[in-house]
Amino acid sequence: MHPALRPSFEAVLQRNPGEPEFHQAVLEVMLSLAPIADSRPDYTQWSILSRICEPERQIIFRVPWTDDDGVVHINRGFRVEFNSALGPFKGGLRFHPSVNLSIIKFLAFEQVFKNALTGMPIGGGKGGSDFDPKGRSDAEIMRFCQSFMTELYRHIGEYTDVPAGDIGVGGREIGYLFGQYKRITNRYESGVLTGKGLSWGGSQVRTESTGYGTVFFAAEMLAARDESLEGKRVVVSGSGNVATYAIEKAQALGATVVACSDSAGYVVDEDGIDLALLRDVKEVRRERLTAYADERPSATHVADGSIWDVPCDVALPCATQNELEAEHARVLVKNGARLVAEGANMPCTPEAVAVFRDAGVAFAPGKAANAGGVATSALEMQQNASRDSWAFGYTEDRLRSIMRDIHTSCVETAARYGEPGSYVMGANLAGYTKVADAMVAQGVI
Ligand code: NDP
Ligand code: 2IT
Repeated sequence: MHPALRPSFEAVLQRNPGEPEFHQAVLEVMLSLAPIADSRPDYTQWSILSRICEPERQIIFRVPWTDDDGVVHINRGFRVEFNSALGPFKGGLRFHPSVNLSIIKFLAFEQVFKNALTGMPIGGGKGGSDFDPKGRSDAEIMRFCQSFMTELYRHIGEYTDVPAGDIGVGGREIGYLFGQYKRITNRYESGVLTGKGLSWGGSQVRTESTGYGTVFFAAEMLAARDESLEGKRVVVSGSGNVATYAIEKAQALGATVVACSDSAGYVVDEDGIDLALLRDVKEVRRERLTAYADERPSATHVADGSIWDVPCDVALPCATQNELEAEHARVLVKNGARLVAEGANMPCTPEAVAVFRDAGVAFAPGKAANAGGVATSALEMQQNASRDSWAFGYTEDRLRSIMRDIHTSCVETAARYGEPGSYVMGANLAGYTKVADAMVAQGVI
């Protein structure tokens, strides 16, 4: 790290003890800032780095709810409103038992720079709860969402903070959250949440956008090397929202997706993942991938081990943070992988990223590669603000051109700062300078 930046990083460690994911996300950005450490005295004068690492507001609240047997449960709710220099706080909600303040802060911090890269007028935030939706009935999910919103509603709004989905929060949960917000406030404020259903203010392509966008980004990376996805072997981790639509678009562009996973293992399917069956198992029946393997003769389920053992040309980690470690990266490199694009947030550890860099594997960080989800959320906000709704094809074209622009911005920024080919440097520097310039302009707030 550039010595001028170290005191800010030490302060982050000292002020946020016991938050390893947050430290990791901050370190990754700071390691990219060396090229501007000496050349931007305005950033130094206005303490931009220290201010950018401190959330504008952090909300933690109790979420009590009653299960179907009448037993009362208490969960913890979070919303970290990290930075509003570019627009209202914007970012998803995650419901998963692992959720804690460190995880929400890392996600919110990443979101600030990701949202800047999209070119849309959105700040960064994230929220969620340590609630575990697995095995819960629809009625339990609804009561949890209603209780969560009964506190959250006072902190959000079309011009203030606009949540959306993330792990464990999809269309069903956004529906229950929106209904409760509408009931409490007596306002049909469509722009307060994104990821809504198509008949009540949602946008075409939002459901597909993160996975599609990740594949569009990977396709741009390949095109920069005069290659394409046609005929490539692809491995996608996860089998949720991002993974499903990454698989769909990779297949549509001519790749064969040979494996995907969930938290209980992975399936290998040399005939290519059967998307209709996968969606039925995961989205409709909400079952494990073992059910996919049971019903598909060409598929094998592996309960132990790593999906990254499956040989591929292109790896798209689309499950969760730190799911791809250095040892996995070494196996991928040994098996000939040439490109990794993060559909999830921070799925590759810093050590894994170093392995890819040293081996010459093209690597795209999540804040660039998965920005299509939040970018399409911003398109949803745009449609809500104008009380309009756009066609699927038009919206997908907008997403494709946003991903192309982010790719160009990463490539040009990396080259400008003397790190050609580094999507990590390009994404961090382009995102950071955009937010920092707005903060300088807006004064010490
Ligand atoms: P979903 O809840 O739809 O799917 C998550 C998938 O990852 C599931 O297959 C789940 O397995 C698996 N998974 C989750 N946690 C773990 C874990 N601790 N260990 C192993 N597997 C795990 O979430 P999304 O697809 O929406 O999100 C996936 C990633 O993409 C996250 O990192 C999220 O932050 C990121 N992202 C999401 C965006 C969106 O618009 N939804 C936008 C940008 C990034 P199981 O089914 O067994 O739980
Ligand atoms: O990590 C992410 O970018 C998301 N979960 C989507 C956020 C959003 O507001 O659409």
